[in-house]
Amino acid sequence: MVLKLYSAPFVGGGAAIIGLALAEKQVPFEFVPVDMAAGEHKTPEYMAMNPFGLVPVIDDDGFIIYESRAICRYIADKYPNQGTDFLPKSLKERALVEQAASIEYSTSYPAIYAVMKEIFGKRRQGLPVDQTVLDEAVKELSAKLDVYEVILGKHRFLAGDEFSLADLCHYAYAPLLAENGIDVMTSKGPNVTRWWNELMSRPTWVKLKADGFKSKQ
Ligand SMILES: N[C@@H](CCC(=O)N[C@@H](CS)C(=O)NCC(=O)O)C(=O)O
Repeated sequence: MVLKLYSAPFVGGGAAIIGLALAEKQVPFEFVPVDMAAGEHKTPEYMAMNPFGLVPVIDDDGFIIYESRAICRYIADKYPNQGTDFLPKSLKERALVEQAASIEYSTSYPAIYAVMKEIFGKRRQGLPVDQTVLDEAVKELSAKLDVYEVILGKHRFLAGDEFSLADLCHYAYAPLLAENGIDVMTSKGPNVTRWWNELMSRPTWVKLKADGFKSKQ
């Protein structure tokens, strides 16, 4: 049975990295839209799949898994011999990818989330953005990216010269920055800018953004 991806019907957040991981691995899947406005992610049926009542979730022939980054690792491990090898098996290469992926989850993602929270959180409440809070959050993120500038001065991608899970995880939320007028990913320095432009023009990403999630991919 074809793998099913349950999420809100837009390419963003955890669903974006799962969609991209599946595209990189050339794995067909069925997209099942979850109507979050109607609370479909809080129904008993849905919460039987993810007890936190959050999207995304995958159902791989009855095997249910949630947490987008864990799902991407599962996809990489399940299809080692097809598409892009974004999760290397050799001990040291894997350790470097996990190091960079940890940085994404523990350092840059929380900083990006703080920026997004001010923009989307306020928008959802119908309130104006607090520019001081937003500027402070962007400043925090900018400081993290100063370190990325050093790392990306040494190699093409975050964990070396190959595209990896660590780069892939950044597609969850960082693209939303520019979509909301925050150009921090392309104004930090030449290395971060080069890396980010390369990620944003990666053919699998360009196609996923252009096509969106269709019921069958
Ligand atoms: N760490 C989780 C985060 C899941 C998450 O926060 N999902 C959000 C959408 S991006 C959600 O379902 N929000 C609905 C809610 O909070 O009720 C993952 O990566 O899968």
